[in-house]
Amino acid sequence: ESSKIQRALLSVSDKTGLVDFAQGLAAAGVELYSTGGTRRALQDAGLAVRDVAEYTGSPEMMDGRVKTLHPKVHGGILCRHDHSGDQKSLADHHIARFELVVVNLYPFSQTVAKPETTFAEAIEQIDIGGPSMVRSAAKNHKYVTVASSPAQYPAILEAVQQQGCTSLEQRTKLAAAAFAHTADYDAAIAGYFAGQLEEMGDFTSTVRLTLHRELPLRYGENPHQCAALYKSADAGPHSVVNAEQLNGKELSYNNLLDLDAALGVARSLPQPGVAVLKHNNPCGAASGATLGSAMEKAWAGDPVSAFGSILGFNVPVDAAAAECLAEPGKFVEAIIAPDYTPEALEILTTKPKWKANVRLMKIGKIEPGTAALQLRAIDGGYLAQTADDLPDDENEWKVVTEAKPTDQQLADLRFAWAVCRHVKSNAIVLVKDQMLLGAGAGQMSRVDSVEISITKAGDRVSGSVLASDAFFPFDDSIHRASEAGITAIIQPGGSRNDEQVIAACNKHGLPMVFTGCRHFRH
Ligand code: 93A
Repeated sequence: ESSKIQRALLSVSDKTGLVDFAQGLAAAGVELYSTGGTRRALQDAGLAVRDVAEYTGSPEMMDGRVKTLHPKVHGGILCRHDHSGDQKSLADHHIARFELVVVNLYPFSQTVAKPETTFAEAIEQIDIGGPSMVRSAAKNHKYVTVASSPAQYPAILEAVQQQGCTSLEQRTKLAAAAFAHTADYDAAIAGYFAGQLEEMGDFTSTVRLTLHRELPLRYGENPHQCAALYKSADAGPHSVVNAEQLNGKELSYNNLLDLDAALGVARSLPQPGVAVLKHNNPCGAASGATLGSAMEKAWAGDPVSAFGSILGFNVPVDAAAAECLAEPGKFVEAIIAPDYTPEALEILTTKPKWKANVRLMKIGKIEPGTAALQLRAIDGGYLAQTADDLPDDENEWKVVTEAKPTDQQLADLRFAWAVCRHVKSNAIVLVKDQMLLGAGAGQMSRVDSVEISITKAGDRVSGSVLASDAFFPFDDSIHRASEAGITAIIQPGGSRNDEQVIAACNKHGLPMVFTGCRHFRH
C-alpha cells in the first residue's frame, strides 16, 4: 500500500539523464517542482514545471544559499502519509506532499580537486539544502522515494510506469544509498578541512574516516583470520583499491598488501622502472634504458626470492618485460601497472602455467598515493599517521666526508635512498647501476641488515653503494661495508656517534651523504 507518486521535487547539479527521467515522470502524470537551474533545464525541454520559490512564496536568496530550506519543502517530504496530525499540518499550512525527491549535490570533491580552487570557493560548494532534502526523504522512506544518483532513474521510472509507485524494499535500498551518499559527501568536506589544517600542522585531531566494505576477502594473512577490503570515501581513481583486474584469480589479503607496497616502490623509481616484492619488501628493483632491461635487472637482483613475487611497474608493461617474465622457471603472483600493451597482455595471459592465474591489475596512470592516513591496530585501539610521502629534497643533502661521490655514485645513492624507505627497518639496501643488489630488511640490529645485504649481493657487491633508513649508531657497519667493497653511503645522520662514523668513512676513503631525513618502516 505504497502511496502513488503524484508529485516530484527535482533539484540536481549533475543534470545527466534528468530530462529523460522527468519526461517519463510527466508522461505518467507526475507533477514536477524544481529549483532555478533544474527548472530551466526542464522547461527548455518543454516540460511543465512549478518553481519551488513560487510555491514556498520565499525567493531564492543569498546567491542560492537558501532556496529549499523551507517548511513547505521539508514538511512536504517528511510528513507521514498515514498520520492524521501530519495530514492536518499539510492542510493547515498549504503544504504539497512530495512522494519523490530527486537531488544530487554541488560537486564539492570535483571542485576541490582543482588546484586553482580557493578556500572561499570551496566553502560555497558545500551543499546544505540538497543533503537536507536527501536526508528528509531517506528518513521518510516508508513513504518517500529518493533518487540521489542518475544511475537510479531507470528503475524508479519503471516502477512508476508499471505500478504508479515504488516498493518499500526499493525505497529502503534507495534510502541506504542516499545516507551513504551524504556521509561520503560530508567525509569529503571533513577531509578537505583536515587537509587545510594539515598545512597548519594539525591533521590527526580532525580527520574523519568513512570506509566502505569494497570486497569481502576469503581470509586474512592466514586462513583462520577473517578479512575484508575497505575503501575510503576519497580513494583516488588511480589507487590500488580502484585498480581494474584484467586477469587472474581472486585477490587475497596478502596480494593487496604486496600490490600496494609494489606500487609504492614503483612510484619512487626513475622511469621506466619495476619493483619485485616478497612479503612486503623489495627483493628486486631496477630502472633501465628500456623496460625490458629494467625487468631483467630487477629479477636478477634476487632470482630465488623473485619466484612467486608481486611486481609493480611505473610505466605500461611492454612485450620485452612480459617476455622476460615468461622465461622458464619464472612465476609471479600478481602485477600492478599503469597499463599493459596488447602484446604484453597476450604473453602474460597465454603462458600455460600462468593462464588465468597471474593477477593483472591496471591503475591507468602513476599518481601520488591517496591514503590520507595510515592505520594500524593495537590492543584496544588504532594508531594513525600520515603517509611517509615526503619528497626527497636534495638541497638538504650534505656530503659529510673528505671524499665526494662521483656522478655515477650519486645516481646510485639517489636510487638506493628512494628504495630504502620501502624496506622494513632496520633497512639496508645495496645498489649498483640503478639495480637493487641486496636488501637487509626487518632486522633487530642494523649491522645484521648490513651483513644480510652483503650476502644477498654476493660477488656483485664490489662497487655498489649503500643506503640506510636511519643513522648508524656505531662505526662497525662502515668497516664491514668498506671491507666488502662498497664505495659510497647515504643515510640520515643524527647519531651521537656521527663523528666516529664520519671518521671511519674518511679512514676508508668512502664518500658519505647525510639526508637529514629518517625513513623508518616498522
Ligand atoms: O546552497 S544550498 O545549500 N541551499 C539550498 O537551499 C539548496 N537547495 C538545493 N543548495 C541547495 N540546493 C542544491 O542546488 C541541490 O542539492 C542541487 O545540487 C542544486 C540545484 O540547483 P539548481 O536547480 O538551481 O541548478
